[in-house]
Amino acid sequence: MTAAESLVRESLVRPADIVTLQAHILQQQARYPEATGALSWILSALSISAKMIAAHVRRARLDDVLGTVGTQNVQGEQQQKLDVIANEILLRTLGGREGVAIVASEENEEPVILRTEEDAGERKYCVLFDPLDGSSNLDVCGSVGTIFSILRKDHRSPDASASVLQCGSQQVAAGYVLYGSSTVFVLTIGLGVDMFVLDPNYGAFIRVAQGLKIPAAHKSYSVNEGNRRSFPEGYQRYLDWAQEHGYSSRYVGAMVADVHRILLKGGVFMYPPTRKAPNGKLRLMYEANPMAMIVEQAGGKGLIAPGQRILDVQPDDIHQRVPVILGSPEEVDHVAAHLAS
Ligand code: AHM
Ligand code: MG
Repeated sequence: MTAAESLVRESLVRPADIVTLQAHILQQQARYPEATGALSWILSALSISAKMIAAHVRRARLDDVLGTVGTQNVQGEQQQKLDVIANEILLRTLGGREGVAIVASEENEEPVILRTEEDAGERKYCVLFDPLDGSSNLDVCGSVGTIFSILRKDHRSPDASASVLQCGSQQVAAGYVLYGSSTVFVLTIGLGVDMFVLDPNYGAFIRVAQGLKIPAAHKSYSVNEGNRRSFPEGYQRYLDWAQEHGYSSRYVGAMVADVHRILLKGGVFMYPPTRKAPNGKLRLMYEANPMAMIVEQAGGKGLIAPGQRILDVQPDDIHQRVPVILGSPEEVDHVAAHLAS
């Protein structure tokens, strides 16, 4: 074989390795002969939403959509213009998918009911999301993200709110999109964690890692240390211990970016209770639960307190907040040991 022939042969072999998010979803669906395809359609709506939001994020200053719209969301927080745009994109793309019964967003006070009728035998889902997490980072060209959680609609529940109030352990799928130096889509459907990067030349998410495993330990913690004096004492004891043991501190201030770093490099992310926010700041249903599912699927841990998994919390409100400790199993154990002592 000539050198030219072997080059052609090599280039014929390599393309077989390219798997788009779309192809990945179909591969996964094929593993379940009873699947209706409804979940695949929802994931594809999330994929197109991610591309649209990424395009807006990239042009934010040029399109003059930075800053606030002058209104507050249900949490009493200022809405950024891009929060509203990202929310609208998700509502509209998911709205076109037959399998979505209910959507619930950080930006909407009540869940939005898209379809009430139950098609005989067809599965319906609830999709919960934080459309643009960490959006105040946008003003300084920092990383932001989208987080989503997918639950089966509970047929027995009397109303929309009640049917989405399920434990995180009931999630069918969860994921996030990080709009950083590249756009990354991280997904779990309960069979491990897979990662995709948006190729801007072709407009497709390409699979770059399968079955991600979080490092068991890494001397790094991620927390807003400015709040340290108002953390419960156990957290302060942990921080003293970590600093005595040579830990580094890394905090972007956007959960998606902080958790993504920890998923790949290890460490622990925390948003503890503070005097001002006794349950912490992060929302259970569309921030803590999906991130905890991803981290657990990658071999990590996610707790609200020693011995209490995030995924076991029974929600009583769509926007309820919980303390969050998640990351490498050994690092979460160190935090829990200090909280329990
Ligand atoms: P948001 O959903 O309103 O953007 O708030 C959530 C964000 C998280 O991404 C991040 O971890 C946290 O708020 C940062 O809060 P703080 O500035 O108090 O450290
Ligand atoms: Mg958020």
